[in-house]
Amino acid sequence: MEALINGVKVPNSLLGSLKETNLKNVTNEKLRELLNNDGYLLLRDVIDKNDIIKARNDVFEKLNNVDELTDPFTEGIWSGKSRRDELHKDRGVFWEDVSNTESLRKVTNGNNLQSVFSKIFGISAIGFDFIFLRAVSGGKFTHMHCDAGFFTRKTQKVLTCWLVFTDITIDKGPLFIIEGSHKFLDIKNKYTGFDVDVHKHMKATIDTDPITFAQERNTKILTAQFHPGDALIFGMYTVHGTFENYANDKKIRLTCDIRFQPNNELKDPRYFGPSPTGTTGSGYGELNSARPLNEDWHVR
Ligand SMILES: O=C(O)CCC(=O)C(=O)O
Repeated sequence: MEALINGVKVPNSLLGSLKETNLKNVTNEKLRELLNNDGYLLLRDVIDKNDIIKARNDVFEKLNNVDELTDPFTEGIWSGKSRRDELHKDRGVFWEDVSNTESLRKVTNGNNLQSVFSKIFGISAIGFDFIFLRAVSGGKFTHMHCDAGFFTRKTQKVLTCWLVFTDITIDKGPLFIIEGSHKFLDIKNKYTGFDVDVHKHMKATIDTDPITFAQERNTKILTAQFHPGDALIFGMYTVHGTFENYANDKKIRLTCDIRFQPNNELKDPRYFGPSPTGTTGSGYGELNSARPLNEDWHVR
């Protein structure tokens, strides 16, 4: 199977494997050292299988209710159709409801992940209330970027957790990380102080395509095969994106990115509280995921 981005095959010579870290075998100091050295941590089976499958099925059921999946919906097969707009007046309200699915929140904002991040930070951690659940259908991918412009308005001490709910082989558009990119000084300088909601003349997306970007820097595009319950954790200056989901079986990729920070750091009110407004202030409706599965995504 090939890795595709925007219809272009990524040469195998540029691909590398993300290193796994076993939480059981490492001290908290070692976790921090690995994160500093590599820019990411790949943790397997962080969430109990039953919990992740329950959350996945509950989300799939809501997508099935708007005819976006075929039966049996637990397979997560994209129907190519949607009645989301017909059945729900407001896309944001619909997606907020999906994002607040109880079993999903148990996983994303429950004790388990919170304790992993408390270990990493070495101090009590908290997950952002505003979460980025992504149901990704055929042809879609996330452009390469780093997360600083979204989440560092109040503190730099923020980490992203990309949590996996479905089996993600290379044809289903897994996340990739540009090896060593958290140490690229030009990236750090360019994106420090950048705020996507303030500096509207600038985009978070890095325009150079990932293949050229990796070739020019003589580095690799790292990825892995992911399974439900896996978590990929990375910092605000780690350059990443996703491959395209072109799977022949039409199974969607379901993942959720959740941000964590030490609880004693200043909190960005856009992302915390009972009804957070999100990056631009327009709530869950601003997310690509609020669009029906058969509609194209915007680029930020
Ligand atoms: O899952 C995706 O499509 C993108 C995830 C991402 O960019 C992130 O977690 O920061």
